[in-house]
Amino acid sequence: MSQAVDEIKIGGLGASRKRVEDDRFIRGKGNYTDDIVLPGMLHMEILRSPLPHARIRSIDTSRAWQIPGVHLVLTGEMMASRNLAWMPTLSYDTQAVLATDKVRFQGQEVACVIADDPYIAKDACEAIEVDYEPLPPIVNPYQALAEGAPLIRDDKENQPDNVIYDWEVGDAAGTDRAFAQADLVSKLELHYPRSHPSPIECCGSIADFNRATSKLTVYMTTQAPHIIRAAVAMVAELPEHMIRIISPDIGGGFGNKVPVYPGYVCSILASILLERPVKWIEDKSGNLISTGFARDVYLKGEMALRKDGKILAVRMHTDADHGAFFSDAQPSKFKIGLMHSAFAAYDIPVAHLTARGVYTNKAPGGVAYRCSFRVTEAMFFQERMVQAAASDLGMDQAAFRRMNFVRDDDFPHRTPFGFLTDSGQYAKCLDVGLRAIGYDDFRKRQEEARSRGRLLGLGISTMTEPLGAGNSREYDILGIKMFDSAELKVHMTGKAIVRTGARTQGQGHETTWAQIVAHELGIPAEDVVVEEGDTDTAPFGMGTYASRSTPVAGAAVAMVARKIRAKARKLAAHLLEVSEEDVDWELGRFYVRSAPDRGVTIQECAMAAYSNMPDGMEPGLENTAYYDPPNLTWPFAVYIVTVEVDPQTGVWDVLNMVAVDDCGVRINPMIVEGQIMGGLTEAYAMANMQFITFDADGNCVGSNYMDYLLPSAWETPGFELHSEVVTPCPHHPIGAKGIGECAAVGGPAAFVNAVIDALSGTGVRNVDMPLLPDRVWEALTYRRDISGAPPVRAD
Ligand code: MCN
Ligand code: CUN
Repeated sequence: MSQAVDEIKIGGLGASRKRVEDDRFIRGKGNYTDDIVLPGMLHMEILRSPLPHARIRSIDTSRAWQIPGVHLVLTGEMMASRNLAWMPTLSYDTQAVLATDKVRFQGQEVACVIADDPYIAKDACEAIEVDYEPLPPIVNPYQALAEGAPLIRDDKENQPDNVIYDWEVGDAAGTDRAFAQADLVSKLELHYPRSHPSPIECCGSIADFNRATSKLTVYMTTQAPHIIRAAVAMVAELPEHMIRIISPDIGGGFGNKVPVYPGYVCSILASILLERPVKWIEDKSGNLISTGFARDVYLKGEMALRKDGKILAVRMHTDADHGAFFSDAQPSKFKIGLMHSAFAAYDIPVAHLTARGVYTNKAPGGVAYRCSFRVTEAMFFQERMVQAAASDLGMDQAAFRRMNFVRDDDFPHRTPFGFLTDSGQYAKCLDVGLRAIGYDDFRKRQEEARSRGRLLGLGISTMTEPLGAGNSREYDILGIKMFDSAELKVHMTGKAIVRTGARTQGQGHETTWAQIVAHELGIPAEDVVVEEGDTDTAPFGMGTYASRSTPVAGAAVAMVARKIRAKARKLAAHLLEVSEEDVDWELGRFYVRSAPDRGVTIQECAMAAYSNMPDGMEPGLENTAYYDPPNLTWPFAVYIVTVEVDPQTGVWDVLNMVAVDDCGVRINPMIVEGQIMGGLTEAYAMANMQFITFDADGNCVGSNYMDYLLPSAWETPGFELHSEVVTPCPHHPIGAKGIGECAAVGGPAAFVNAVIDALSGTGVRNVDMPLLPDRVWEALTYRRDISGAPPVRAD
């Protein structure tokens, strides 16, 4: 009889183990960047531009220097003298660290003060006098592209206009041919508005340069410590081994903590100049007004259709508003990220996408907000276009999708834009969702309600997104190949530590990586401690974003555990005095094949690695694995929402929402559900209330929590989650796909589709997000589409 340990009992794969990190968080014992206090530490504050576009005539810092307690005032000119006024971005552009020639968005960093405390530093910032010559601001791409538009990036050579790129992918001629044969062409134009990840913890850093050792230690809020180390080494020309980046506990990242911000750079330079630790902690408005925003993309979409409902081709044109600097994080050769992952779930013969990026007088960003390199926009455009096409054909929304889905036996599937998707059961997920929402019954109720003047709507959204960049053949950031790593050390008593190059920000890696080790080795999860975020101790990794941790770092954890098991097998053979070939494995234990009662546990093997190894064997039980994934992982989801719209006010309420997520094998079902609920909440926020816009003068509307609305538990609807469809990832060692962003990516279209469905019969095709009551009311009352493009209307 098997003597294997019980996987669920030891917290292995599939166990809904409670998150170990929460123990310290709910006791207020987390260790965030702002909790760290170093001896002799000074404080830095940033002076930001009040204007969106202006030439700087002069900056007078003399009064600031005179304030007692001020140690240093940094300006662009001082940065320039050290060649640090500008820094490279992850998209091969340049970004101002501190403005020298011009300010290019409201909130841009103009100067920094370093003082004994943050209050003195803030007061001293106000004492700096900047003489600005205002220039006309540009707040949307169409203004930027207009004839005679002011040139935003006059700092760059060979930049005659505000266009950053004109990029295309797909088959233009083939798409044209397919359109020529269409029975019907369905068109849709819309804007995915600018929003902001807005983690509760803002960004910040503490730079600590020690002249005696030449070592620079930076504690900072970063999702990718090793990339930061490389960037500091290259930009500041410091030796990489003398740089230590520590990312302590992170109070939410959501993409906001991927980019390199001027504040980090200035705190580092200040510490080097002053030879004292310098802390910079951003305030909420600073975070909302200046750090990595998301979306802000305009779509013109067209779908060629056969009258029976078959999609023949898709044409998309996007105009992306990147703000003043092109600083998207992206896997290099794709200008608009993975926008061309659109329509991966549908079997479409041919497609063509043109994408244009422009500069405007708005904050840069674009790594986005819970989105694998602009996949959120891609899925939103896709599902809004699909809904419009089905209604144009007069076809049922669900039947239209089912008819065009990639079939279960058609994997790996080459998408019309060239991706290779791995696996999925799309129709089955849709059926589970339709049953759960009571689809047929709801359609009847909707008809009935309509006859009594009540507006009910149902919205479907499906998504498959590419999660887990690399592989290294196709994906790199600034030439650094995208793979990841894990290190596992099993101590002699069978306890272990696992370290990865990823960085958890709330996703629960401290819990789930231990579960992978438990699954591979049978060591109880509670005996495995997980550590991430310190470049001096963690193996090299590309960080956590694009839901890549499970697909890449998590895979590396499984692979390193397998290396450990392979060595443990040799130790077991030695202990059991048989040859390795005669030893078999069951969870937690090796045994003699011909005499299964004779066995040794993994813990006994661990002890032997330090106390009784065979002659000639290297002692210890430690290893590292680098994992270069063969492909991205492609999770799938169906989200269905029902709503009721109040025709008097335009207010809409969610009646029900069901989510069917297939992310392959779930390591920790409870954590996966937490990820889905969080993502759906953000999707709801995006559809309902959350956006940052700009008035005609370039003022950022949404740089505080009065204007930028986050839903609380009170507004957020309930979600019904379904986990019955599991399609293991065929190329991941434990069959897992990413989940972190799925619901935020696929969710928004479900809400919008539901509201548009409720308005059916009015001729309204689109209302741009957020679907604020006044927009919905206006659409309904005047029977017209509503654009949300800035500048905001003067009401
Ligand atoms: N997981 C699992 N089984 C799977 C897939 C994942 O149990 N099949 C678990 C993982 O082990 C991990 C969590 O779910 O604990 C998320 O895993 P994954 O999908 O690999 O995503 P990442 O860990 O790479 O997280 C990044 C992703 C991104 S890019 C954003 S943005 C986002 C998100 O996660 N930011 C978050 N979720 C967040 N959740 C919190 N609380 N805070 C953030 O800042
Ligand atoms: Cu795009 S937000 Mo997450 O990938 O860090």
